[in-house]
Amino acid sequence: MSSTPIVLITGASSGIGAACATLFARSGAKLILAARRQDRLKELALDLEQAFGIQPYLLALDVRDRAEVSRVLQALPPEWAAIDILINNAGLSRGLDKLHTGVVQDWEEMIDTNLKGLLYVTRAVLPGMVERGRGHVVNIGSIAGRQPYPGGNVYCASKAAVRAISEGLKLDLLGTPIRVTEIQPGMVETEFSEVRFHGDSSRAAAVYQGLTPLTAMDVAEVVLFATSRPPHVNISEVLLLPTDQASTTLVHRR
Ligand code: NDP
Ligand code: 8X3
Repeated sequence: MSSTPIVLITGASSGIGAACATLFARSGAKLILAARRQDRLKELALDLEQAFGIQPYLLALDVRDRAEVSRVLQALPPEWAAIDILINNAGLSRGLDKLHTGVVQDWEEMIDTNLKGLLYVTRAVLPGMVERGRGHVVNIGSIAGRQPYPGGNVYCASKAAVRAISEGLKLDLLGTPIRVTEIQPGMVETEFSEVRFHGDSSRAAAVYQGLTPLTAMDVAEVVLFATSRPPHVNISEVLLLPTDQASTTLVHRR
């Protein structure tokens, strides 16, 4: 890894992605921040500039748009093109319906974002890493990828796919110095539940009621730790849970 790594974070406009941006900025990295909401990215960039004196490169990117992902990442200026760390974080859940009453549009959005979007971005970035002989891919999976829960069906499947892709990548990259890490958080209080419940904030708040969830920073700290190990060490996967959570369905509420 170069002394000033170039880090691409997808879904940097909120939650875990924005927290990663803050921690990597503090560590002195060069940041490429991608998301759809440019107003949010610009706000974050201003904060990072004021706090750490860095100027991130901002990308308007919908990871579901295959042609756009390829075009935008190929068009990076040369001084930004040699990405050292890719944080595949963009993702979302939609709904908590039983499969037989599920909304097909919600399924497609989750599969297109969490699975296909991650693949498109990885396909665009990874060849350069292999060519340069350095790089680290961090995939934000979920406990949901290990253990489905009622109503989680398609979201859980999309995260199980992230798990399989992370494992598959490790097999494919064996013999190269490229590392792959999958972080599987449990409950993290971000905009995740608001998005899941299509903006119903009281339903979203109820998810975290009576327990202490993880913060986005808790996850970002693990991402930073995993990517700052010596080259011979790969933190392959991390299941990161709140102390109040034992499984996808078993949580302790006061
Ligand atoms: P947030 O809703 O706070 O952040 C999600 C981010 O993903 C936003 O920046 C959003 O940006 C971006 N995003 C969504 N769709 C797209 C898209 N099509 N193209 C580009 N960016 C997109 O939630 P979290 O921070 O919690 O979620 C981050 C990741 O963590 C997700 O993959 C989620 O599945 C995973 N996760 C979350 C957990 C939790 O409990 N919160 C637990 C386990 C995993 P924008 O809308 O501006 O495009
Ligand atoms: C998010 C965690 O269990 O709320 O991936 O779906 S969960």
